[in-house]
Amino acid sequence: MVSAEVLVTSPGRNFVTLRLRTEDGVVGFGDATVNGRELAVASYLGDHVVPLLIGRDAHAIEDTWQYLYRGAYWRRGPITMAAIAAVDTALWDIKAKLAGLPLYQLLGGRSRRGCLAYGHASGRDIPELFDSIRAHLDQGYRALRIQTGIPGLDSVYGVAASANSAVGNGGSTARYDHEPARRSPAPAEEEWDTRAYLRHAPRVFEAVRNEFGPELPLLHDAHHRLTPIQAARLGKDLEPYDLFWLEDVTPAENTAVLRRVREHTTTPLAIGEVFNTIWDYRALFEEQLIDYVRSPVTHAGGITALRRILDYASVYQIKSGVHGPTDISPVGLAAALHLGIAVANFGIQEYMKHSAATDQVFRPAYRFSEGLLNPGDGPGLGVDYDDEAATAHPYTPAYLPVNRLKLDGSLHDW
Ligand code: EZ4
Ligand code: CO
Repeated sequence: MVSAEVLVTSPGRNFVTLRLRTEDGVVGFGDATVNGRELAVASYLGDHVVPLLIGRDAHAIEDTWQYLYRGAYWRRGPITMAAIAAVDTALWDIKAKLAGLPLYQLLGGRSRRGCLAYGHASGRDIPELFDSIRAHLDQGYRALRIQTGIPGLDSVYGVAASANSAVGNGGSTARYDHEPARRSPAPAEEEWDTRAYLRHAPRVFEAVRNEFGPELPLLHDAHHRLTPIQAARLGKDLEPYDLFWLEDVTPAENTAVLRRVREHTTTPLAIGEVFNTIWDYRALFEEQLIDYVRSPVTHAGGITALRRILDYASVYQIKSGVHGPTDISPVGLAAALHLGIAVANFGIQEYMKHSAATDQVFRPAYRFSEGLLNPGDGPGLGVDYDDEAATAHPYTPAYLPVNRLKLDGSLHDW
Protein backbone atom coordinates (compact mmCIF):
# COMPACT_ATOMS: atom_id res chain seq x y z
CA MET A 1 0.00 0.00 0.00
CA VAL A 2 1.17 3.52 -0.73
CA SER A 3 -1.55 5.26 1.21
CA ALA A 4 -4.17 4.61 3.85
CA GLU A 5 -6.70 7.28 4.76
CA VAL A 6 -9.25 7.32 7.56
CA LEU A 7 -12.38 9.10 6.34
CA VAL A 8 -15.05 10.35 8.74
CA THR A 9 -18.32 11.66 7.37
CA SER A 10 -21.84 12.21 8.64
CA PRO A 11 -24.46 12.15 5.87
CA GLY A 12 -27.35 11.85 8.35
CA ARG A 13 -25.30 9.64 10.65
CA ASN A 14 -21.62 9.05 11.32
CA PHE A 15 -19.42 6.66 9.33
CA VAL A 16 -15.73 5.76 9.53
CA THR A 17 -14.21 4.44 6.31
CA LEU A 18 -10.70 3.28 5.49
CA ARG A 19 -9.39 3.90 1.98
CA LEU A 20 -6.29 1.96 0.92
CA ARG A 21 -4.39 2.64 -2.28
CA THR A 22 -1.81 0.45 -4.03
CA GLU A 23 1.15 1.68 -6.02
CA ASP A 24 -0.81 0.99 -9.24
CA GLY A 25 -3.54 3.31 -7.99
CA VAL A 26 -6.08 0.59 -7.13
CA VAL A 27 -8.29 1.72 -4.27
CA GLY A 28 -10.10 -0.43 -1.68
CA PHE A 29 -12.64 0.51 1.02
CA GLY A 30 -13.42 -0.88 4.45
CA ASP A 31 -16.09 0.09 7.01
CA ALA A 32 -14.91 0.73 10.59
CA THR A 33 -18.01 2.41 12.01
CA VAL A 34 -18.72 1.76 15.71
CA ASN A 35 -21.97 3.56 16.47
CA GLY A 36 -21.48 6.23 19.15
CA ARG A 37 -17.71 5.57 19.45
CA GLU A 38 -16.64 6.56 15.95
CA LEU A 39 -13.61 8.69 16.81
CA ALA A 40 -12.07 5.94 18.97
CA VAL A 41 -11.80 3.62 16.00
CA ALA A 42 -10.68 6.48 13.73
CA SER A 43 -7.78 7.07 16.15
CA TYR A 44 -6.99 3.34 16.45
CA LEU A 45 -6.70 3.18 12.68
CA GLY A 46 -5.03 6.52 12.06
CA ASP A 47 -2.58 6.46 14.96
CA HIS A 48 -1.75 2.75 15.21
CA VAL A 49 -2.65 0.87 12.02
CA VAL A 50 -2.11 3.20 9.06
CA PRO A 51 1.66 3.51 9.75
CA LEU A 52 1.94 -0.32 9.65
CA LEU A 53 0.20 -0.61 6.29
CA ILE A 54 2.38 1.64 4.18
CA GLY A 55 4.73 -0.54 2.15
CA ARG A 56 2.91 -3.82 2.95
CA ASP A 57 1.87 -6.21 0.17
CA ALA A 58 -1.84 -5.58 -0.56
CA HIS A 59 -2.23 -9.19 -1.67
CA ALA A 60 -1.27 -10.63 1.74
CA ILE A 61 -4.76 -10.56 3.26
CA GLU A 62 -4.40 -13.45 5.71
CA ASP A 63 -0.95 -12.41 6.87
CA THR A 64 -2.12 -8.82 7.40
CA TRP A 65 -5.10 -10.07 9.41
CA GLN A 66 -2.86 -12.21 11.65
CA TYR A 67 -0.35 -9.38 11.98
CA LEU A 68 -2.99 -6.93 13.21
CA TYR A 69 -4.77 -9.48 15.45
CA ARG A 70 -1.89 -11.39 17.04
CA GLY A 71 0.62 -8.61 16.65
CA ALA A 72 -1.36 -6.05 18.67
CA TYR A 73 -0.97 -8.11 21.87
CA TRP A 74 -4.33 -6.61 22.99
CA ARG A 75 -6.68 -8.92 21.19
CA ARG A 76 -10.41 -8.65 20.51
CA GLY A 77 -12.78 -5.85 21.53
CA PRO A 78 -15.10 -3.80 19.30
CA ILE A 79 -12.63 -1.03 18.44
CA THR A 80 -9.74 -3.34 17.55
CA MET A 81 -11.92 -5.71 15.55
CA ALA A 82 -13.64 -2.90 13.60
CA ALA A 83 -10.21 -1.54 12.68
CA ILE A 84 -9.03 -4.98 11.52
CA ALA A 85 -12.32 -5.42 9.65
CA ALA A 86 -11.77 -2.21 7.71
CA VAL A 87 -8.27 -3.24 6.60
CA ASP A 88 -9.40 -6.76 5.68
CA THR A 89 -12.43 -5.56 3.68
CA ALA A 90 -10.37 -2.96 1.81
CA LEU A 91 -7.79 -5.61 0.89
CA TRP A 92 -10.51 -7.95 -0.47
CA ASP A 93 -11.91 -5.02 -2.46
CA ILE A 94 -8.47 -4.38 -3.95
CA LYS A 95 -7.85 -8.04 -4.76
CA ALA A 96 -11.21 -8.36 -6.51
CA LYS A 97 -10.60 -5.18 -8.50
CA LEU A 98 -7.18 -6.47 -9.55
CA ALA A 99 -8.85 -9.72 -10.63
CA GLY A 100 -11.53 -7.75 -12.48
CA LEU A 101 -14.23 -9.72 -10.64
CA PRO A 102 -17.05 -8.96 -8.22
CA LEU A 103 -15.77 -9.91 -4.78
CA TYR A 104 -18.20 -12.82 -4.34
CA GLN A 105 -16.40 -14.66 -7.17
CA LEU A 106 -13.28 -14.80 -5.00
CA LEU A 107 -15.33 -16.24 -2.13
CA GLY A 108 -16.53 -19.22 -4.15
CA GLY A 109 -19.03 -17.70 -6.56
CA ARG A 110 -22.79 -17.32 -6.50
CA SER A 111 -24.85 -19.82 -4.48
CA ARG A 112 -28.27 -18.14 -4.78
CA ARG A 113 -30.32 -15.64 -6.83
CA GLY A 114 -29.98 -13.02 -4.11
CA CYS A 115 -29.84 -12.46 -0.36
CA LEU A 116 -33.28 -12.57 1.30
CA ALA A 117 -33.56 -9.28 3.18
CA TYR A 118 -35.75 -8.32 6.11
CA GLY A 119 -36.98 -4.78 6.68
CA HIS A 120 -38.07 -2.96 9.84
CA ALA A 121 -41.80 -2.59 10.32
CA SER A 122 -42.75 -0.64 13.41
CA GLY A 123 -45.49 1.49 14.91
CA ARG A 124 -46.35 3.21 18.13
CA ASP A 125 -49.49 1.08 18.19
CA ILE A 126 -50.97 -1.80 16.22
CA PRO A 127 -52.79 0.24 13.52
CA GLU A 128 -49.60 2.20 12.83
CA LEU A 129 -47.65 -1.07 12.74
CA PHE A 130 -50.09 -2.51 10.19
CA ASP A 131 -49.60 0.56 7.96
CA SER A 132 -45.86 0.09 8.20
CA ILE A 133 -46.14 -3.63 7.32
CA ARG A 134 -48.32 -2.82 4.29
CA ALA A 135 -45.91 -0.13 3.11
CA HIS A 136 -43.01 -2.59 3.35
CA LEU A 137 -44.93 -5.31 1.51
CA ASP A 138 -45.68 -2.79 -1.24
CA GLN A 139 -41.95 -2.16 -1.54
CA GLY A 140 -41.34 -5.87 -2.08
CA TYR A 141 -40.11 -6.99 1.35
CA ARG A 142 -40.65 -10.70 1.98
CA ALA A 143 -39.62 -10.79 5.65
CA LEU A 144 -40.11 -8.18 8.40
CA ARG A 145 -38.87 -7.33 11.86
CA ILE A 146 -41.79 -6.27 14.04
CA GLN A 147 -41.36 -3.72 16.89
CA THR A 148 -44.06 -1.62 18.54
CA GLY A 149 -44.61 0.87 21.27
CA ILE A 150 -45.79 -0.52 24.60
CA PRO A 151 -48.94 0.84 26.28
CA GLY A 152 -47.91 3.09 29.16
CA LEU A 153 -44.36 3.78 27.86
CA ASP A 154 -43.57 7.03 26.06
CA SER A 155 -40.68 5.98 23.87
CA VAL A 156 -39.36 2.59 22.95
CA TYR A 157 -36.21 1.87 21.05
CA GLY A 158 -36.64 0.49 17.53
CA VAL A 159 -39.91 2.24 16.82
CA ALA A 160 -39.69 4.91 14.16
CA ALA A 161 -41.39 8.24 14.83
CA SER A 162 -44.01 7.58 12.16
CA ALA A 163 -44.87 4.56 10.08
CA ASN A 164 -43.83 6.32 6.89
CA SER A 165 -40.48 7.44 8.19
CA ALA A 166 -39.54 3.79 8.69
CA VAL A 167 -39.86 3.17 4.97
CA GLY A 168 -38.78 6.23 3.06
CA ASN A 169 -35.29 7.44 2.41
CA GLY A 170 -35.98 11.07 1.79
CA GLY A 171 -38.50 13.65 2.91
CA SER A 172 -39.35 13.74 6.59
CA THR A 173 -36.91 11.09 7.72
CA ALA A 174 -35.21 12.96 10.55
CA ARG A 175 -35.69 10.17 13.06
CA TYR A 176 -35.07 7.43 10.50
CA ASP A 177 -31.70 8.76 9.42
CA HIS A 178 -30.52 8.98 12.99
CA GLU A 179 -32.23 5.85 14.20
CA PRO A 180 -31.14 4.49 16.53
CA ALA A 181 -28.52 7.16 17.28
CA ARG A 182 -29.61 10.73 17.78
CA ARG A 183 -27.37 13.71 17.13
CA SER A 184 -26.76 15.25 20.50
CA PRO A 185 -23.82 15.63 22.87
CA ALA A 186 -25.36 13.02 25.21
CA PRO A 187 -27.64 10.01 24.75
CA ALA A 188 -31.41 10.38 24.80
CA GLU A 189 -33.16 8.62 27.69
CA GLU A 190 -35.92 6.12 27.06
CA GLU A 191 -38.06 4.23 29.52
CA TRP A 192 -38.71 0.57 30.09
CA ASP A 193 -41.05 -1.81 31.88
CA THR A 194 -40.34 -5.50 31.31
CA ARG A 195 -43.66 -6.79 32.63
CA ALA A 196 -45.62 -4.49 30.31
CA TYR A 197 -43.45 -5.64 27.40
CA LEU A 198 -43.91 -9.33 28.15
CA ARG A 199 -47.68 -8.86 28.30
CA HIS A 200 -47.83 -6.83 25.10
CA ALA A 201 -45.46 -8.63 22.68
CA PRO A 202 -47.54 -11.82 22.20
CA ARG A 203 -50.66 -9.69 21.53
CA VAL A 204 -48.82 -7.83 18.80
CA PHE A 205 -47.76 -11.03 17.05
CA GLU A 206 -51.22 -12.53 17.41
CA ALA A 207 -52.71 -9.43 15.74
CA VAL A 208 -50.13 -9.52 12.93
CA ARG A 209 -50.72 -13.21 12.19
CA ASN A 210 -54.50 -12.68 12.20
CA GLU A 211 -54.18 -9.80 9.74
CA PHE A 212 -51.37 -10.97 7.47
CA GLY A 213 -51.61 -14.76 7.65
CA PRO A 214 -49.13 -17.55 8.35
CA GLU A 215 -46.65 -17.14 5.46
CA LEU A 216 -44.78 -13.89 6.11
CA PRO A 217 -41.52 -14.50 8.02
CA LEU A 218 -41.61 -12.34 11.18
CA LEU A 219 -38.62 -11.41 13.34
CA HIS A 220 -38.34 -9.63 16.67
CA ASP A 221 -35.51 -8.00 18.61
CA ALA A 222 -35.60 -8.01 22.44
CA HIS A 223 -32.44 -5.84 22.67
CA HIS A 224 -30.72 -7.72 25.50
CA ARG A 225 -33.38 -6.64 28.00
CA LEU A 226 -34.55 -9.87 29.62
CA THR A 227 -33.36 -12.23 32.32
CA PRO A 228 -32.98 -15.88 31.27
CA ILE A 229 -36.30 -16.92 32.71
CA GLN A 230 -38.12 -13.93 31.18
CA ALA A 231 -36.53 -14.78 27.85
CA ALA A 232 -37.68 -18.38 28.17
CA ARG A 233 -41.20 -17.18 28.82
CA LEU A 234 -41.22 -14.80 25.85
CA GLY A 235 -39.92 -17.53 23.52
CA LYS A 236 -42.64 -19.84 24.74
CA ASP A 237 -45.41 -17.24 24.50
CA LEU A 238 -44.40 -16.43 20.91
CA GLU A 239 -44.31 -20.05 19.72
CA PRO A 240 -47.89 -19.99 18.31
CA TYR A 241 -46.87 -17.13 15.95
CA ASP A 242 -44.00 -19.03 14.32
CA LEU A 243 -41.21 -16.43 14.44
CA PHE A 244 -38.29 -16.63 12.02
CA TRP A 245 -36.18 -15.60 15.01
CA LEU A 246 -36.12 -13.91 18.37
CA GLU A 247 -33.01 -11.74 18.69
CA ASP A 248 -30.79 -10.75 21.62
CA VAL A 249 -33.08 -11.99 24.38
CA THR A 250 -30.47 -11.59 27.13
CA PRO A 251 -27.33 -9.44 27.57
CA ALA A 252 -24.46 -10.73 25.46
CA GLU A 253 -21.81 -11.16 28.15
CA ASN A 254 -23.22 -14.29 29.73
CA THR A 255 -24.00 -16.55 26.82
CA ALA A 256 -24.27 -19.66 28.99
CA VAL A 257 -27.78 -18.53 30.03
CA LEU A 258 -29.04 -19.40 26.57
CA ARG A 259 -29.02 -23.02 27.77
CA ARG A 260 -31.85 -22.12 30.10
CA VAL A 261 -33.76 -20.30 27.34
CA ARG A 262 -33.27 -23.19 24.93
CA GLU A 263 -34.60 -25.73 27.43
CA HIS A 264 -37.95 -23.96 27.39
CA THR A 265 -38.64 -22.84 23.85
CA THR A 266 -38.46 -23.88 20.20
CA THR A 267 -38.57 -20.25 18.99
CA PRO A 268 -35.34 -19.86 16.94
CA LEU A 269 -32.71 -17.62 18.54
CA ALA A 270 -30.33 -15.09 16.96
CA ILE A 271 -27.45 -13.37 18.72
CA GLY A 272 -24.11 -11.71 18.06
CA GLU A 273 -24.46 -8.12 16.79
CA VAL A 274 -22.23 -6.98 19.67
CA PHE A 275 -19.86 -9.97 19.55
CA ASN A 276 -16.50 -9.41 17.94
CA THR A 277 -14.69 -12.72 17.51
CA ILE A 278 -15.26 -16.37 16.73
CA TRP A 279 -14.51 -17.13 20.38
CA ASP A 280 -17.74 -15.43 21.45
CA TYR A 281 -19.64 -18.07 19.47
CA ARG A 282 -17.72 -21.20 20.44
CA ALA A 283 -19.94 -22.56 23.24
CA LEU A 284 -23.11 -21.37 21.49
CA PHE A 285 -22.20 -23.32 18.36
CA GLU A 286 -20.92 -26.44 20.03
CA GLU A 287 -23.97 -26.76 22.27
CA GLN A 288 -26.23 -25.70 19.39
CA LEU A 289 -27.81 -22.93 21.51
CA ILE A 290 -28.55 -20.51 18.66
CA ASP A 291 -29.86 -20.64 15.10
CA TYR A 292 -28.51 -17.43 13.51
CA VAL A 293 -25.24 -15.48 13.67
CA ARG A 294 -25.80 -11.69 13.87
CA SER A 295 -22.21 -10.47 13.40
CA PRO A 296 -21.63 -8.01 10.58
CA VAL A 297 -18.37 -7.95 8.62
CA THR A 298 -17.68 -4.55 10.21
CA HIS A 299 -17.63 -5.73 13.83
CA ALA A 300 -16.37 -9.29 13.50
CA GLY A 301 -12.93 -8.54 12.03
CA GLY A 302 -13.74 -8.44 8.33
CA ILE A 303 -14.64 -10.79 5.52
CA THR A 304 -11.83 -13.21 6.46
CA ALA A 305 -13.08 -13.49 10.04
CA LEU A 306 -16.83 -13.64 9.33
CA ARG A 307 -16.23 -16.32 6.68
CA ARG A 308 -14.43 -18.36 9.34
CA ILE A 309 -17.29 -17.86 11.83
CA LEU A 310 -19.89 -18.89 9.24
CA ASP A 311 -17.95 -21.99 8.17
CA TYR A 312 -17.73 -23.00 11.83
CA ALA A 313 -21.48 -22.31 12.25
CA SER A 314 -22.28 -24.49 9.23
CA VAL A 315 -20.99 -27.57 11.06
CA TYR A 316 -23.90 -27.07 13.48
CA GLN A 317 -26.63 -26.16 10.91
CA ILE A 318 -26.44 -22.55 12.11
CA LYS A 319 -26.98 -19.84 9.48
CA SER A 320 -26.08 -16.22 8.88
CA GLY A 321 -28.40 -13.36 9.86
CA VAL A 322 -26.02 -10.46 9.37
CA HIS A 323 -26.63 -7.18 11.19
CA GLY A 324 -27.60 -4.46 8.72
CA PRO A 325 -28.82 -1.30 10.47
CA THR A 326 -27.97 2.10 9.00
CA ASP A 327 -24.88 2.34 11.22
CA ILE A 328 -23.26 -0.39 9.13
CA SER A 329 -22.09 1.76 6.19
CA PRO A 330 -22.84 0.83 2.57
CA VAL A 331 -19.25 -0.54 2.49
CA GLY A 332 -20.06 -2.92 5.36
CA LEU A 333 -23.38 -3.90 3.79
CA ALA A 334 -21.79 -4.55 0.39
CA ALA A 335 -19.21 -6.80 2.07
CA ALA A 336 -22.02 -8.75 3.77
CA LEU A 337 -23.81 -9.22 0.44
CA HIS A 338 -20.74 -10.59 -1.35
CA LEU A 339 -20.25 -13.05 1.49
CA GLY A 340 -23.97 -13.82 1.73
CA ILE A 341 -24.35 -14.59 -1.97
CA ALA A 342 -21.44 -17.05 -1.74
CA VAL A 343 -21.69 -19.00 1.52
CA ALA A 344 -23.73 -22.22 1.75
CA ASN A 345 -25.31 -21.33 5.10
CA PHE A 346 -26.75 -17.90 4.30
CA GLY A 347 -29.94 -17.32 6.31
CA ILE A 348 -31.23 -13.75 5.98
CA GLN A 349 -29.81 -10.22 5.73
CA GLU A 350 -31.07 -7.24 7.74
CA TYR A 351 -31.78 -4.28 5.46
CA MET A 352 -32.54 -0.86 6.89
CA LYS A 353 -32.10 1.25 3.77
CA HIS A 354 -29.62 4.14 4.06
CA SER A 355 -30.61 7.75 3.50
CA ALA A 356 -30.24 9.37 0.08
CA ALA A 357 -27.41 11.51 1.52
CA THR A 358 -25.53 8.38 2.62
CA ASP A 359 -25.90 6.77 -0.78
CA GLN A 360 -24.63 9.95 -2.45
CA VAL A 361 -21.39 9.60 -0.50
CA PHE A 362 -20.88 5.84 -1.02
CA ARG A 363 -22.67 5.22 -4.34
CA PRO A 364 -23.38 1.54 -3.68
CA ALA A 365 -23.96 -0.81 -6.63
CA TYR A 366 -26.15 -3.24 -4.64
CA ARG A 367 -29.84 -3.39 -5.47
CA PHE A 368 -32.99 -4.48 -3.66
CA SER A 369 -35.55 -6.19 -5.85
CA GLU A 370 -38.48 -8.49 -5.02
CA GLY A 371 -37.29 -8.98 -1.48
CA LEU A 372 -33.71 -9.92 -2.42
CA LEU A 373 -30.50 -7.90 -2.24
CA ASN A 374 -27.79 -8.34 -4.84
CA PRO A 375 -24.26 -6.94 -4.60
CA GLY A 376 -23.79 -6.00 -8.27
CA ASP A 377 -21.41 -7.47 -10.83
CA GLY A 378 -18.74 -4.83 -11.27
CA PRO A 379 -15.20 -5.49 -9.98
CA GLY A 380 -14.61 -5.37 -6.21
CA LEU A 381 -17.15 -4.50 -3.52
CA GLY A 382 -19.13 -2.12 -5.70
CA VAL A 383 -18.91 0.99 -3.54
CA ASP A 384 -17.17 4.29 -4.02
CA TYR A 385 -16.48 7.36 -1.92
CA ASP A 386 -17.39 10.81 -3.14
CA ASP A 387 -14.99 13.09 -1.23
CA GLU A 388 -16.88 16.22 -2.16
CA ALA A 389 -20.23 14.86 -1.00
CA ALA A 390 -18.58 13.50 2.18
CA THR A 391 -16.94 16.81 3.11
CA ALA A 392 -20.34 18.50 3.12
CA HIS A 393 -21.26 16.37 6.18
CA PRO A 394 -18.80 16.91 9.05
CA TYR A 395 -18.75 14.60 12.08
CA THR A 396 -21.46 15.38 14.61
CA PRO A 397 -21.66 13.54 17.96
CA ALA A 398 -24.56 11.08 18.02
CA TYR A 399 -25.46 8.44 20.54
CA LEU A 400 -27.73 5.46 21.01
CA PRO A 401 -30.34 6.06 23.69
CA VAL A 402 -29.95 4.76 27.22
CA ASN A 403 -32.75 2.90 28.87
CA ARG A 404 -34.14 3.50 32.37
CA LEU A 405 -36.82 1.65 34.29
CA LYS A 406 -40.10 3.55 34.38
CA LEU A 407 -40.57 2.31 37.95
CA ASP A 408 -37.64 4.13 39.56
CA GLY A 409 -35.29 5.46 36.89
CA SER A 410 -32.55 2.88 37.36
CA LEU A 411 -30.44 2.16 34.33
CA HIS A 412 -31.52 -1.00 32.54
CA ASP A 413 -29.79 -3.19 29.94
CA TRP A 414 -29.73 -1.44 26.64
O1 EZ4 B 1 -29.28 -1.35 17.99
O2 EZ4 B 1 -27.37 -0.87 15.08
O3 EZ4 B 1 -30.86 -5.40 15.15
N1 EZ4 B 1 -30.53 -4.26 15.13
C1 EZ4 B 1 -30.25 -3.51 16.16
C2 EZ4 B 1 -29.66 -2.17 15.82
C3 EZ4 B 1 -28.63 -1.75 16.85
C4 EZ4 B 1 -27.75 -0.64 16.37
C5 EZ4 B 1 -26.54 -0.49 17.28
O4 EZ4 B 1 -25.61 0.37 16.76
O5 EZ4 B 1 -30.43 -3.91 17.29
O6 EZ4 B 1 -30.65 -1.23 15.65
CO1 CO C 1 -30.52 -6.13 17.17
